[in-house]
Amino acid sequence: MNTPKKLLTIGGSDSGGAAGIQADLKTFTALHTYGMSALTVVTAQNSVAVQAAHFLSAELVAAQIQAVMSDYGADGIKTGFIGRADLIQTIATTITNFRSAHPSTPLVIDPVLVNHQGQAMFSADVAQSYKTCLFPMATLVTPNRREAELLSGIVVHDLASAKKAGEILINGNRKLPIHQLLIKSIQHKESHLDIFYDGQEWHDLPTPKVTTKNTHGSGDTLSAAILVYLTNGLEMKNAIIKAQQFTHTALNRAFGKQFGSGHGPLIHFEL
Ligand code: PXL
Repeated sequence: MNTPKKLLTIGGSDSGGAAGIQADLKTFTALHTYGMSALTVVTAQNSVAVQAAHFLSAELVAAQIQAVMSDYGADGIKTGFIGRADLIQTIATTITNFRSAHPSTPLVIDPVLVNHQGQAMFSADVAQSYKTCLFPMATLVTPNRREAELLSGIVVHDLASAKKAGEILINGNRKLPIHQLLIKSIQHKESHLDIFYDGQEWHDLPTPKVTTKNTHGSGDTLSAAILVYLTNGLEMKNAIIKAQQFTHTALNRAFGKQFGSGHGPLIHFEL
């Protein structure tokens, strides 16, 4: 048996186990890869609310990434909730050092700016740091509808406005472009729609809607699964479609289950 692919996620802990690092590690495991993590923030949260958050220092975040990279290495890297400009800068520098020796390592940047109720979880300088430090080095950037709004300043209410917001993000700074962009979770007619810009054109990628309140961590799961499939060598559009199928199946498994009293998790494994 070959050694499994080794993937690093850099993000926040959700004590409820639904989103953040926990969603990523479950996704990596369910898809037969080896998951590693560098924590940026520890949150106290459940299916209803984030009740407290404690950020780790930039030194400790960098030390976790360096410890992993200097020994295990990583075949792919993802970032999730970072939440502070100084942490974004440190993470960008640390990843750049690693990728200078491994330039083709896939890097998925999920710019987590809102919680699952759409409430902002960041200060103003965070959006700017993402744009200047992390987006230009990303293989793929994966905001959801609300995050695309916050990053572009365009209200996203349909497919056309989502593409307008996306184009502002892509072309907003020609010196620091976004190469490939996926805007997740646009409500469009009867389906759930993600839109993908491949560097030249848009692709509309609908999936059937699952009517469940157990959606907490669905965006994290989709981005983590894309990283797995990229690391396995799929080209980007196919990696996204496979990751949509994985997320859809995990949402379907969660349909009708009772976890907490709010938005419960997806189920990443066959029960
Ligand atoms: O689902 C986005 C997300 C990512 N990471 C952490 C979170 C959330 C949403 O609540 O708490 C730690």
